[in-house]
Amino acid sequence: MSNMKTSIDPAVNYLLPLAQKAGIETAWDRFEAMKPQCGFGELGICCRICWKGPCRIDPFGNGPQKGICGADADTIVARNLARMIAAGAAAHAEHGHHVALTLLEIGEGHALPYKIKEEKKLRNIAERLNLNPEGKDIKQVAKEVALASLEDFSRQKSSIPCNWAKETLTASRVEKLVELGVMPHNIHATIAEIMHRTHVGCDADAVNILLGGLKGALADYTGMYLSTELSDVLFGIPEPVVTAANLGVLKEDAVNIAVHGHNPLLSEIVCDLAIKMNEEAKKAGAKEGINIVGICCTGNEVMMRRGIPLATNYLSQELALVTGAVDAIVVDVQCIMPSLAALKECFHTEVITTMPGNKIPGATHLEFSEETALENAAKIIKLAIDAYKRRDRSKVNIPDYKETAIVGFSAEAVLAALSKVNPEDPLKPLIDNIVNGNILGIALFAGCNNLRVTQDHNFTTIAKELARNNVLMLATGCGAGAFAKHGLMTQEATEAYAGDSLKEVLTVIGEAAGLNGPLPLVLHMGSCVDNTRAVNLAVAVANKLGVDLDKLPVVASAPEAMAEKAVAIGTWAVTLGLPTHLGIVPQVIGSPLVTEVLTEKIKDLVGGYFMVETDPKKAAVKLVAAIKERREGLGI
Ligand code: XCC
Repeated sequence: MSNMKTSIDPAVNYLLPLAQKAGIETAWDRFEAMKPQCGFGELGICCRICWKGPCRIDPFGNGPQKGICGADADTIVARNLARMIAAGAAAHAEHGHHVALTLLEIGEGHALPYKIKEEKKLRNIAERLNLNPEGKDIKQVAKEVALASLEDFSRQKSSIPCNWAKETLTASRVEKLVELGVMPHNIHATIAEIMHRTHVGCDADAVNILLGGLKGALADYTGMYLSTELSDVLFGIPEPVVTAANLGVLKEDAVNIAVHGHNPLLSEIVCDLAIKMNEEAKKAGAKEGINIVGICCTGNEVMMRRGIPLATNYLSQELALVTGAVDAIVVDVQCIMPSLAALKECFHTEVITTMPGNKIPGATHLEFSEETALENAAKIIKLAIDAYKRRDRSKVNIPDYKETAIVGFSAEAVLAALSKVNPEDPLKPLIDNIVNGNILGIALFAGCNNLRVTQDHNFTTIAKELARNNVLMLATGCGAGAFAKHGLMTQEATEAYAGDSLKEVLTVIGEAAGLNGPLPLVLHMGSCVDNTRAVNLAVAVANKLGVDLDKLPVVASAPEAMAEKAVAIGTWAVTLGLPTHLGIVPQVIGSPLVTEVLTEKIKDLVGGYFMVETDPKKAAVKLVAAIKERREGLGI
């Protein structure tokens, strides 16, 4: 099982054979057992939306070309895709909704263990949302911002766009999206609308369904944007910090607690309390006290804001437990493999679920609420300390692999670094270097790991190629995890892989920002929801240049996309105007019409389009070509 085809991560390749020897099943085993995977599902032509079915279209043209109700491949594929987008949007919507509700409670003066960490940012947001914060008490501002955000979940007038979509995009983009009828007025209603129009006997027009999908993707964007910004208000704006990534961050002599999932509301408190309860862990024999590490996007959240090391990304989450050194894994929402609870049988690890809608059979459930967050966190840490006492030393195998990672590049942090070069006009050095070609363009890497490809391989291969071509790179989610684990978020990586002109620019900015060397090769922008940080920068550049987003030499890539959230993110990236690469063949190719719309026709509508390329080297060539096409369009 363990070879370079599973992963390029040395920690994974160290632990997988050990898991296999011990008879422990991982996602890689289950992937093998699942083969051959369903061809109908892969093409997107299996319809399961009513109980007359399931129906499936014969892709070779010999068997049925219509489902029992008469829906053809185009309708079925479009409906399946739109439902994936709706699910992705729902995930981010719930995240944002939760954070906005918490801000409202704080604004209303409820006693919660959170406070407004970034007053200035909150006031800026209030201004952006046209709430006239001047002279108002900060709690009042918090309340008004929370209510304006919650309005994006409750507005009934469909002619009024969501605040967080309208106020964060270029005016011309907003106009275009309104004109196309894809601008959401209400995040929840847009998700419900997709579920309705894809119900049996509703929308059968594939193109119309896809437009509904674009609207759903923009609802996703809206939920993500407010989620990131309000999280910054509560927990702090990330700033560059040096930390480490990969399973070597676990410590033999510490109580290791992994925080996993997406929502920082609990993990932030766990981190706070771990400092206070450190002595308790030491008393239990853990010489190094408590060691918090992150997995997936909760990991990215605490890594960006606190420098907490990242243990691993999505695909290798089970292997964190296979080290035998994780005493508790605390999970909140999204991207948590249910298999973690089964692994608990082989090790002493406490697997703790915390959210009412995210339970796993076999796990310990400690229900989280904002009011009891402190008590919850204390109980979790106590469980971890108790588990540490039960840890079987003979089963501990911490791989000796970790890489330094400089993370924390929020839009504010990037602007702060640029302002050291030009205090009056921080964007100028970036724009000048794009115009003169020192920076060929910008690529945003997003998305997950997927067993269909060698873990992390697509990310690192494409990044090295783009670096050589002087492309400035940003990353989020498990893509950022991949870059961190493989040492590409370091100054050394810039020295080793960046083309000459990119290296020069990164060095000038890095030196000016006091990093004593260049900026890292790939800038870590945060978790999945934080993709909007990149939009924030792109919109600022577009506004300054007086062009829309679809004119910028900016591309996106999800080389190992997997989750419904990634489908939603990719779709809004396209809708905002970006050429967007997928390294995994999307489950739509059973409909030539849908495939053509997404990869070609959509370009005429919104400027962005999907590029599918599974070979990472060829993908890099295509991304560079897309950037050059944009440069030509701008005449630079
Ligand atoms: Fe999940 Fe965000 Fe994907 Fe990773 S990248 S597998 S969605 S954790 Ni966002």
